[in-house]
Amino acid sequence: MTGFPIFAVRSLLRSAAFTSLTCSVVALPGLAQEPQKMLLVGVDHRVVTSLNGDWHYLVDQPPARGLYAAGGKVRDNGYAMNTHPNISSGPHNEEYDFATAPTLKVPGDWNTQEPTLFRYEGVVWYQRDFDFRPKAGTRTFLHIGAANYKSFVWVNQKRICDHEGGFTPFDCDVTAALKPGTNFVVIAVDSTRDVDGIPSVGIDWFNYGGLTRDVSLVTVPKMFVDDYDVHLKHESSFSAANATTLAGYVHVEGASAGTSVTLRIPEAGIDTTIKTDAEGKASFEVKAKQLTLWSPAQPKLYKVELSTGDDRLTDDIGFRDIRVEGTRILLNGKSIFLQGANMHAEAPYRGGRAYSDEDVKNIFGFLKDLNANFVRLCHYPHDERMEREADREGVMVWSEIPVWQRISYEKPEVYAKATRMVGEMIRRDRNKASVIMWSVSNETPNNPTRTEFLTNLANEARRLDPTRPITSALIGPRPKGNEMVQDDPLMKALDVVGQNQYIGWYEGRPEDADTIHWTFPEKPILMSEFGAEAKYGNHGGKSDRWAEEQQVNVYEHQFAMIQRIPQVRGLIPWVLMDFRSPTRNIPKLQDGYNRKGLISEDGKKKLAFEQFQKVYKEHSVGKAE
Ligand code: GCB
Repeated sequence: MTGFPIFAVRSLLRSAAFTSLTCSVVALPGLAQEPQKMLLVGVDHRVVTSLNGDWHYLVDQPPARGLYAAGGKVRDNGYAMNTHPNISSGPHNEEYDFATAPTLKVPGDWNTQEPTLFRYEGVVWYQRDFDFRPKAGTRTFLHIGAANYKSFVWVNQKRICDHEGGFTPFDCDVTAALKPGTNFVVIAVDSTRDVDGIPSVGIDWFNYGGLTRDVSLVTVPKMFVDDYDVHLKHESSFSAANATTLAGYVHVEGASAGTSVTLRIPEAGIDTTIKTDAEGKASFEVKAKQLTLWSPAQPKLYKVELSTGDDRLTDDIGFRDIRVEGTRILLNGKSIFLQGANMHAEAPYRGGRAYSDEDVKNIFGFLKDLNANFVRLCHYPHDERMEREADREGVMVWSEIPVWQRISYEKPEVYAKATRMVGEMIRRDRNKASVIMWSVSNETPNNPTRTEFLTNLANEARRLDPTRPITSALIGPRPKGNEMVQDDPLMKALDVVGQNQYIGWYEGRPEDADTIHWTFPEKPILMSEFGAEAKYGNHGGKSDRWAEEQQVNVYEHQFAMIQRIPQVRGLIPWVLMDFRSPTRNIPKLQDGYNRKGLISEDGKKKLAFEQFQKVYKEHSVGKAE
């Protein structure tokens, strides 16, 4: 065995690469406005006015003087004004014009739409006009599915909101800024990596920038449902016979205490009225007549109707129980073994950030073909369509925030950011039965500052959602001979432990796995990352690096090792599909892609895909208990 500790060696390599690649990385000023408080749950089930389509754009090259004035203050009086300069006569002091600027498609990253922006990390300004007819007694929100990484939003020259974080939605209240007729919105999106960002500057994926997910206008009555949670009551123990109580809450924005909310789930025989408290929250516990619990074998979803005053919303929600007992993971009381894959939000075939129904269909096509029942959505929340499809298809999901390796664990403001991201992730997806665990981090350095940070974060996630296990993907430990003793203190805060290890690729030889003995605590362990690179179509012997046969060989030895660890409850190979990563610079083999995929970026299956397909079909590696 060589090259340990894994984390230290690999991340040092990475940070060295990033220091040289990203000399323009600067710590960006903090956001001027209060963190965004509104996040409308179930927007994809509301009737909205889509603002997807062509948006004009201007590139504000670093140091982005169009957006940041001296001292880093955000400029409200520049491009955000969207004035139309008189170019041919008169005083000439404004040198931009959205109206005649080229366009980018929204949703979509800018990198894969415009060749000159392929490697661009910085500020791009987006603008579009839209028609609007205000309706009395309503409020209107601009919903942004995700924008990477920081966003600053103006409507009709008025600064409306800011948001930090590239992978969760936010809703800006534009009611007061709108007028009848033509309106315009300007959004500056800054994808510059920030040492105090989450993730921080070093990442092993492509930093796609832009308005990467759907943008829409959502008009709701003055009093409306902004958040809800409808789940099978999480009792102290599960019994199928008693699994008929649904619990949760509906939050009504603008409601006074005692406002009625109707909850109907016709198929479960539920039709009940609940009342809001002084905070607008109506908590409930209600008996269903009988329930078909959600599972991969039967991914049953119920139509759930919520209404209050003039607002009405229907969602499709599955009910199930997920918990950990000893070293087992129980779904509806039965031990399960997770046969999964890791996946970045990278669009198969076309490349770029995934955002569409077609991307989701392709990804789930691969998962189904693999006989997978589980997917780890790395390393950040993906498009909500993924969880929707997982709900419908019966695929269980690990959802994660982008705390990846090294971030500024010592800074309270970074902790505040992480808690916001956890909150936004949970808020958006807590009603998705497919999501069976929340992950607070990936491969973080084992030191007291990080352990305190992540322990608190795990507890915060648990406080927000006590119904799901909390996990994290760990790295290390140091081997002692053939002994690997995982004793990371963060595990105390986790219900399920994810273990990443690359024996046979980054560390040692594949055969080393045959004799390695792991010591884990008595908790469920998921092999959350393991694998090797192989270029599709590259054939050779089983020891030939980059050959498909070698990738298969690494997995064979890994399987032998994993079979000897009694607590392992899931396989999550790294990674389902090759994905872009600018740190992967070996010509002809990598060409800017991490090649550990079981499938190439254009959908071609490597031998290792067939290997997993067979293992998963025959359930030949790993046990549910
Ligand atoms: C890891 C990281 C993942 C990388 C992968 C690799 O451990 O969690 O983000 O892409 O290794 O291929 O090095």
